[in-house]
This record gives sequence, structure tokens and C-alpha cells, in this order.
Amino acid sequence: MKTRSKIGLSILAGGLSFVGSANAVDLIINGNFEAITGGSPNAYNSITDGTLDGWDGVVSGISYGYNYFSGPVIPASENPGLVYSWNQDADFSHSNNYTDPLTQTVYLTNGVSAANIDAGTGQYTFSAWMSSYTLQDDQPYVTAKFFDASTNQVGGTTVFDRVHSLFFSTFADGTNVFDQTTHFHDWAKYVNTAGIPPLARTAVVGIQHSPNGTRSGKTDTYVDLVKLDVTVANTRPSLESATPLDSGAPGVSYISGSPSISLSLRDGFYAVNPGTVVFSFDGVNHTASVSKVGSLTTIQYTPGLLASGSSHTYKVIYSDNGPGLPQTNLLSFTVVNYATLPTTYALPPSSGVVRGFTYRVVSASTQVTGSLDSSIARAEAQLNGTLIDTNTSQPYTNDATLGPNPDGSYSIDTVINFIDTGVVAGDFPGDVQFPGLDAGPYNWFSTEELLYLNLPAGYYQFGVNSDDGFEVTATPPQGVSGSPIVLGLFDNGRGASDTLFDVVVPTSGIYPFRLVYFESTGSASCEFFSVTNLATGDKVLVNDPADGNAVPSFRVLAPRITSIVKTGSNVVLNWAYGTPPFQVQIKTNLTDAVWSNVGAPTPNSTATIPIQPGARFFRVFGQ
Ligand SMILES: [Ca+2]
Ligand SMILES: [Ca+2]
Ligand SMILES: [Ca+2]
Repeated sequence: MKTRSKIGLSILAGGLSFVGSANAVDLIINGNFEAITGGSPNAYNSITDGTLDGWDGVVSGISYGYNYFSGPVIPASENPGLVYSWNQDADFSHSNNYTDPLTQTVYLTNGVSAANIDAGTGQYTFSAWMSSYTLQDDQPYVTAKFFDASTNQVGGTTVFDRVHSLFFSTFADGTNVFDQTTHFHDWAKYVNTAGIPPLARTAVVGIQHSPNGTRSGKTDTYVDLVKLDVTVANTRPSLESATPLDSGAPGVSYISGSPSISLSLRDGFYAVNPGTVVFSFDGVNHTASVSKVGSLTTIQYTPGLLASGSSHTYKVIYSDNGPGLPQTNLLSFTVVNYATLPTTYALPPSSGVVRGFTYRVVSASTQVTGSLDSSIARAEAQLNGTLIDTNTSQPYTNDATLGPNPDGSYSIDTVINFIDTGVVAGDFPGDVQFPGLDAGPYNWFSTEELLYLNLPAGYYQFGVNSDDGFEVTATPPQGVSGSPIVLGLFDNGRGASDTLFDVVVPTSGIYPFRLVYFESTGSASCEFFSVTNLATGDKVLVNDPADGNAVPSFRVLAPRITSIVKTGSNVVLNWAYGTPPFQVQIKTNLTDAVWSNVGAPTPNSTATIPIQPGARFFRVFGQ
């Protein structure tokens, strides 16, 4: 590793300026994690929950010599030493699952003068090697922030997120094109060279668990060779952040099909000339919004709806007011797979009559002595009454309390925010007990919710927070051919967690949705929501009567004629939905003022009407 150069320091002290990093000073103490002390010896020939001079918090080590990590080793030329770090945390209890970073605070003036920093000629090169446990999607996240003498942050935060390519330099095997498949858990070096923000006097480097890794809990985040080299140079502007980035692999943040692109460039000694910014998307130049506030230039572009699962690139080229050539940054991302609802699945937007949804629950809680599958297949069989008790070879019976509707369902006017025991679970407070399952706890139950969602044409992101699993399908309306379309699912057991799924609605209408949820053991909860702001992730429960941004759901629709068929001298009319009794009405001309009743009111959804000469127009209405 680089060491402090007495020669370099003497030159700096003399006030001479030079370009290059030959005399850079690494301000980080023990960034190689070789000297962890305290804690307790672990099975990896190192120490668990120890401390290390320079670092605030606790850190554990793993010996490179212990046969644990299976990927290629960090090149010897990097001097990785004998130990790498993991379990970096601000506190010993690990109560926040490594989201409170292990930190080190350094004094920048130990490497460059305050005068150089304030003149914009202080340059830093921040770097680290990062990897993770091969079998799980837990990833490290290393940050650098700068603070002035009053401890106010100056400039932005450099983020090395092991799930993303921003600031990626190389994998341990020498591959320098980022990927999230072959090398997803390999050691990777991240590097960012930029100007130290003027007025900065200290820097804080943090190591934590990536918020964009999907694995929660106490994760394995491997980090070694954290360095913050500083030197003097006529610094150029540099990319500070970019979104969206990458995706399409396990453990990576979610990018919708309708993203907003944003990049930030930070000035150095030389400043970005906003008029020189050229932005391109998928290789084609576009006019982007370019704004500059202080030393930060922000470039924004909204590409519109992108194809499900498609991959894209975006590039920015910019010049500064110095002598150098234009700089280029090229970034890429892949959007999620999303469904597009068939236009034939749309009922007229005006057909909603009563808000809410119907809900059905089937429980085998008192009957199961062993275990059942944690699967949608089990839930479907249970809801269908065909789930077999292997002890009796008979189907389980339903030991939940039936609802008042003829099929045992409940009519519910508000939201899906259900819990078995306890007060609150998931993303939304105000939980209520699963109807039909008062006074829990219960295991081994399944629910079905039928909703008719009023969806103006557009792009939607929905989500279910469930403990355990769920499936949401869009189903064809009665009388319309087609199959259920799976929009989102989690087909296993889990604690209360979100699964998001995106849907494009080409035609405004009311669409039948079906949510199947299942509980296995332990806690149980379910929420159904939509994301109202893709950029912020703000969400609201479907059909929340108190929130105007909620997607409305209906449980009663107006009757809708599904077929008119001539049979001999009659015409047979069939309809769906509505509330009986129904009345068929007729007109001979649509311009007539009045509809006339045909036959008596009926509880059925069919009518046989003798054919008369001339044209006839029919309608049906219910209660
Ligand atoms: Ca080391
Ligand atoms: Ca809740
Ligand atoms: Ca559970």
C-alpha cells in the first residue's frame, strides 16, 4: 500500500504544486484491516467484533488463508495482506444490521494545505476493494464525505455500492467491464478521483451493508484496502452520482420502465461549462435539462416508457474551463420486466358502483399437525377446498369464520392492511386482524381478495408486503376470453417484506385483479399498495378512502351484457356483474327518449326475448 512520503510532504509544505499522484498521501489509518484487536478469535483465523486504530465502531476479520471465499484473489500487487474485513458496524449489538457505518475521520490538511483545498487544487483518489459471500445477496457499501471546519458537509457523497458500476475499476481477475452475473460476488476495486471540495477540512469514510442488496439481516460485506489518497493538482470536474444504474440481477435496486435519468457533475479547480454538455440516450443525442447550482451541474432526461426488460445506455460529454479535452461518462441500466394489460380486460371506467373488494379466508390452523408447503399452489388448493390432509386423506376443512356473503366471503370497503397478531406490520400502520381470524395467532391459512381497480391509462407500480407469500393476477372480465396474467408474486415463506411489480395500462378502464395470500407459521400480515412516486418510492394502500392518490377499487360493478345470441325466434341476452333483481329494457331507436321494460324483474343474469320486426336496442340495470 502507499505510505506517507516524507519527500512529498516536504514539497507540499513548501507550497509547490504539481500534477499527478506520485506524491499522494494516504490519509486512512489501517485501511488494510491487518491489525484488528480485542473482540474474540473466530473460526476464520481472525477476530470477531474487534476494534482497529483509526476506525470508530467494531469490525471483524477473515484470513485470506482460510478457505472461505471462493472467488479470485486480490492481485498481490495491491498488497492485500493477510486479512480482510467484514461485519463493519458502528455498534457492537449490530441492532441495525450493519446499516450504521464503521467510520474513520481524517484531517485533509495532513496531506494538502488548506490553501490548496480552498483554491480547488486539492485532489483526492478514494478507492476500496469490495466483495461478498458467494451464496447470498449481501453487498458492501463504502462512502466518503467531506466536512468543513464547522462539520457541515461540503460537496456530495462518493458512494461505492458493490451492486453498481459507478466508480467500478476492475475485478480481481483483471476484467474491467462490470457485470452482475459472473462476477457478482467477486472482489472488485472501486476508484474515484475528484477535487476536494473547497473549505473541506475533514473527510469521513464509512463502511456498511448496501441498502440495495436484497438480503437483510446480518450480512457478509467484505472490504479491504480502503484508501483516501490526497495530493495537489489542477483538478477537473468529475461525475459525482448517476441514476438509474445497472439492475437486472439479484440484489440490485429496482428500475421501472418509466425512469428519470439524472447525473451530477462536481466542479474541481476547473468548472463544468454547462453549455458544452452533450447528452445521449441509447446512442442518440437528446436535449436534456442542464442546470448548475454552485459547483454542481445536474443533467436530467426522461426517456418515456421503455420496453419491458430492455437494456439502455446513457452518456454525457462535457468540457470545462480548463485546457483539457472533453470528458465522457457512459452508464447503463436494465428496466424490470413488467406486464401490459390486454385492452380486452378493461371494463368501462364508469362501471364501478360500490368501492371496496371481496375477501375470502380458508384456515387449517387447528388441523395441521406437521407442515404444509409455503407456496401459491398450496394456497390455491386450500382456497379451492382440495388441499388434502395426509393423516385422513380427506381435504382440510375451513376453520375460519365465514363471511356473510353467500359464498362465505366478506365485503370490505377499505384497504388490505391485515395482521394476525400484534399491532403493526409491513409499511403501513393501522393494521386490522384478518377478517374471519379474530383472536390469533393462526397458522396455515390462505386468503383471496377480488378487486376491480379503476386504472386510467398509464404506468403503474404496485407492491405487496407479505408474511408469507402472495400472487397478484389480472383476470379477464366475465364473458371475456383470456387467462389470468401473473403480475407479481412471492412463492415462498418470508418475514414481512415488499415485492414490487409494474404494470402498463394502455386503455383506461376497470380491471379485475385477484390477490392470493398465504400464511405458513409465525407472524402473518398482508398489504396491497401502489407506488405513487417512482422517484421517491412513496406508496399508498390500494383503495385508501382517505388518500386521493390511492388506486380506487370496486367490489360492485354495473351489470354488463356479455352476449346476445339468436336462438330460433328468440334472442338470448346474458350479462355479468350487477346486483339483482335485474330489469331488461328496450328501445327501437337510440334517439328515443324512453326505455321500455321487457319482462319482469329477474334474479338471473339471462333473459330470453321474442324477436320483433325492426331494430332493437337492449340494456340491463340492477340495484
Ligand atoms: Ca488486508
Ligand atoms: Ca401494516
Ligand atoms: Ca409467517
